[in-house]
Amino acid sequence: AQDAKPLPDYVAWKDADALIVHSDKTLETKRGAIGTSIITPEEKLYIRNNVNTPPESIVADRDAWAVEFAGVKEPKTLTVAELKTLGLATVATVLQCSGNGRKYFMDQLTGDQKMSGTPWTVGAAGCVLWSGVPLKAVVDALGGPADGVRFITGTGGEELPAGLDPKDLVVERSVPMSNLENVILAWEMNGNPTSLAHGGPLRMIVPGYSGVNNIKYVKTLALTEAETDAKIQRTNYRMHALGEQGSPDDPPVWEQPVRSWITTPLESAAAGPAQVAGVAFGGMNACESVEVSVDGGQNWQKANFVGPDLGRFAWRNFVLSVELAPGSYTLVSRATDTEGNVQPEESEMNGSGYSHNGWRGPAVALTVS
Ligand code: MSS
Repeated sequence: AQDAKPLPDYVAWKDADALIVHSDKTLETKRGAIGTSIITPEEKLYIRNNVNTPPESIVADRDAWAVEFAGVKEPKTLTVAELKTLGLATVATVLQCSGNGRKYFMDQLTGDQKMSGTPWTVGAAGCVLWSGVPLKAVVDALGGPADGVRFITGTGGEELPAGLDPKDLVVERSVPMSNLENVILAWEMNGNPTSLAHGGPLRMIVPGYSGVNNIKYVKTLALTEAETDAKIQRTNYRMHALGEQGSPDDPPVWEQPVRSWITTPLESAAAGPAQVAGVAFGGMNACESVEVSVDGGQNWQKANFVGPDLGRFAWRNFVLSVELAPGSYTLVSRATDTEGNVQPEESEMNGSGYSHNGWRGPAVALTVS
């Protein structure tokens, strides 16, 4: 489109044709650019920043980046070089913004109902390979968890603007200690040193959890007795009713629910054979199966998985071979995870439009001629 915004400077290296620039802090992968080979290339991967990205200088000497570890028996500051000596793991995860699919909630608002936030459709998500040290190995090396800790709290390394309350701006998130076995501190993404835009020199990855919990340029990692009182945890990224503010009593946006969407064909196709393909994942659980409907959910057929299984936290590509006569079709997909959770037709409304997973919203209106 003529009025498409250019890529912001810090991600000038990205593939402009594959991205929708909502703002300098929110870039969405185009649905047709998601591809069918599991891993999302970094030049196509979406971007979401809550505050300004730190300067390039923090990735000039990646091994020198220092992380303060607290809430362990022997608190210590360790550099990336030191962390590299403690363990190595690689995990494929779905990195997905909590607000992915918010557009479908917005489409359901009536009267004077309002919802703020980026109107993401399906492209605030990708499947990414991370390499780094398991947090468990670091905690073990530091004498184990301190007594009474219940959360893993990571803090982003952004320098915050002066004169404002840091608690209102700091990107600091807490997740339950049950994730200790899963969390990795990653210096590599898809085979490259983790780019600044995606959290280099070091990123805290919480497999199965929504985007916001995956702290970029992590500078402090504390095992804590309580959740952080940073605004991004206390009142934001909470499941609250429409028209209300989030509060610490509302459930935090943590585990991602089972979800899928079709990535091809979109809009139009030639009559004859067609391959209806997409991505499906179970969040905390592996994806068990996917069904596809070409008539808007009246009749469903089981799709086949495509390509290797990259594990519990990755997405699967799926395909259904169909024969399409000229006409109009509504293509939808519906995934089931290994715990038997099935995508609902519509997600339950929530005030900030988080964790959308209804199958109706991302329907593809296809014209076959
Ligand atoms: N981190 C930090 N440090 N900062 C910021 O801002 N953001 C979040 C995460 N992390 C941040 C961080 C969000 S919110 C998201 S999604 C993610 O990140 C994204 O990623 P990428 O890489 O894609 O950009 Mo929503 O839930």
